[in-house]
Amino acid sequence: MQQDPRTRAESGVLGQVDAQQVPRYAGFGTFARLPQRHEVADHDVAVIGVPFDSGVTYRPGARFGPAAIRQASRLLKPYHPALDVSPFAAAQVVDAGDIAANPFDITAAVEQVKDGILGLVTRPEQRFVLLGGDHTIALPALQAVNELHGPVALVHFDAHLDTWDTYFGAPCTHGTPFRRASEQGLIVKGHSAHVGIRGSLYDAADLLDDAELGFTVVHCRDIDRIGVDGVIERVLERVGDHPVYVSIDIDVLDPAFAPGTGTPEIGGMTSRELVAVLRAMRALNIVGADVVEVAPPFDHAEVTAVAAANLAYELITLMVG
Ligand SMILES: [Mn+2]
Repeated sequence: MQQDPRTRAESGVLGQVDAQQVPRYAGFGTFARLPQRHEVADHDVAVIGVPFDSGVTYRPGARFGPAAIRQASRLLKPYHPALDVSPFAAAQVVDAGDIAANPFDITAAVEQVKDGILGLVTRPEQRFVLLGGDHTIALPALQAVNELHGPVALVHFDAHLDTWDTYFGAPCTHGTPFRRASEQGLIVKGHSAHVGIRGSLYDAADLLDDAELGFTVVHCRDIDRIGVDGVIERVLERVGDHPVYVSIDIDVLDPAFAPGTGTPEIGGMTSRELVAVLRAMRALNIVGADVVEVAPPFDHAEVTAVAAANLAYELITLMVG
């Protein structure tokens, strides 16, 4: 078999395998059929898998998320018409493989994820997108970002707040990363937001606690009232000119758009609404991002994985365009 023919931009950036020469469904499945890290001298954006789901409180399976998202990402094409950018020519984007995270020791896993990111993202201009994995991994991601940028504004798309304290006494789970991040001074209080929140809570105090930790909430029900443009306005106003970390729990989407996840909630965003909000964040300085909680054992016809792959593509485009 011939070697995969790569597309190379005039800038010298090594892009995707050319789909006119090798069909999208053929060849090794890196994210968007991009080069691996070792195939290029340097990179601007690293796509990093984190197959870890030992922090889940309900349905497991997100450890298989990175592989499913990579498989679904074979469909991604080089040009983003809505933003008029060819992201894989505008910057060197690579698939940096997976960080091996200990499935039996969450504390060790958190360290491994932080160290793994800092091994790949060594200077502030470099960006990364994590493919989860459960939401636990957002904590070490924010710790890594803090080393390079200091505290950042967090824009968190999720059905859930993820600012609970502990589960069964455990402080690091997929329901607690943003309480820990706030306690550790990793986010800029007063400039961070949850978007898409809905569903049942434990107590009314959950929302009061969350506000004290520095967040504002754009509830999913607000979208009907203020529309996508209203959501965008609130997010942009909240962030201001701080550097931003974007965390997307795929369950922010309605289960109709993302059934393959661990804790589904009815009444969620459509994928069209979510990409509209993301694209409006173009002017922001997005320094890192994740797409988490894709649980392929509960997916159907790659619906969830395709959504996640496209959301990662949107994030990369925002970072380079
Ligand atoms: Mn969630």
